[in-house]
Amino acid sequence: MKEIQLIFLISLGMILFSCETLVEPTLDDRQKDKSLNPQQFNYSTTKSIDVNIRAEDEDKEPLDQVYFEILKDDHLIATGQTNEEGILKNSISLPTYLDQVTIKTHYDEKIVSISKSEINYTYQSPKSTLSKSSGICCDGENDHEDDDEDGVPNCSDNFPHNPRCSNVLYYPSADQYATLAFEDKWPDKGDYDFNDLVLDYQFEIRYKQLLITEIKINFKVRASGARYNNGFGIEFPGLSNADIISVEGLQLSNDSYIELNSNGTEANQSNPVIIPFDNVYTLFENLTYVNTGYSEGHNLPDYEFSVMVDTKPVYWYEINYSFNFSPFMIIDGEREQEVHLAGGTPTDLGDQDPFYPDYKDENNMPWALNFPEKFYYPIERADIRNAYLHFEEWRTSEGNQYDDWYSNPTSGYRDEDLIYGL
Ligand SMILES: [Ca+2]
Ligand SMILES: [Ca+2]
Ligand SMILES: [Ca+2]
Repeated sequence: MKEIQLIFLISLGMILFSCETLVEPTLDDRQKDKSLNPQQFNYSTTKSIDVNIRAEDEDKEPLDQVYFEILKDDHLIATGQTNEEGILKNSISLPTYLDQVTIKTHYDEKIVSISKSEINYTYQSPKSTLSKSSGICCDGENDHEDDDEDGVPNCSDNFPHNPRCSNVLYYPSADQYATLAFEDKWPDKGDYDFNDLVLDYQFEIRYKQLLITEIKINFKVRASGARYNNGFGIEFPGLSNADIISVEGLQLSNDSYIELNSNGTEANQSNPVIIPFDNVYTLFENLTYVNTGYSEGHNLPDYEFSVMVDTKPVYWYEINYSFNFSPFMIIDGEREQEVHLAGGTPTDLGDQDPFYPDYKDENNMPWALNFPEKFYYPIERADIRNAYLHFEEWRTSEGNQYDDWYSNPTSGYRDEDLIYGL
């Protein structure tokens, strides 16, 4: 208990030290009503969907190696081929507000509704265009050419010169980024502007026959609306350290407090953890209050980089990637001071007895939010509840109302004067 008090006092000291001009937020009276503070709600903006596709001919015989693409609107999410039973199974993560996807083959495309967290689709190919024996994936004489000899013909191989992979899954999509937004005054609430650390990310998961072999993560660090020197890590609870061959592209400072294993994962962790950066100052010219519109702050370009994780072939459903990756911020170089998404748990190197064990305060408010698309965060010192006018209804309805609160640009959804970049 003394330890907790000490940490609290140290944190309080850091808060006082770090934000002398900070105006304490006034809590809306409604938040004090327990009925409006759902215990179970973890602020998820996404839902996981199981995809079940079957390909058959006109006699309902299964067709293997039929190539499919899954898209949301025009944005590619995943590719894959049917197996010998004519089945393609997949697992994807979509915005909660989305209720349909587009499924494409080389020959056609169809809009398919999401029902009960599943997409079920049977594709029947006309005999005139496809046959099991003729290389069904595409037209022409070169259907069977397979340059990298991975068993997948070039025309259906997203990586025709890389035998380790043939298909890809993007999150949130091939041409979009997702956003993570953090408050760093843990365990105090702070000003609730969710811009103390903002970064966009995009997963490109490469696989072959549901075995993942390469994970590329593209990052754009957008804002550091803070005085703290924060870092960022990702835990992969679905993988084991032995699954990771190498990690390339980490942006660690010269005198980093992070200790690495020889494969590039963080040492002394039972689940694989990568630390894409340990020290946001080094990404932003050692400046503070970057890109949040603060009068004493600075405007700099986004800091872009990529991390490449090579893995031994890992069965898809063991990693279940986007539903089982756990991002966290490290506050001000204090390795044990981790801030996770609501409902998250500390890594082995985080404080094992955090002040708020599920990273939600007494009103069930979080310190971190995760968005399946680019999120325009509040300007410095603007409470997210004042910038986004339906955040509170979304929260108190446990996500049932206004699940597009962060993305809908229509009138009444947001106060653009309080949002950076609009
Ligand atoms: Ca191939
Ligand atoms: Ca290949
Ligand atoms: Ca801030």
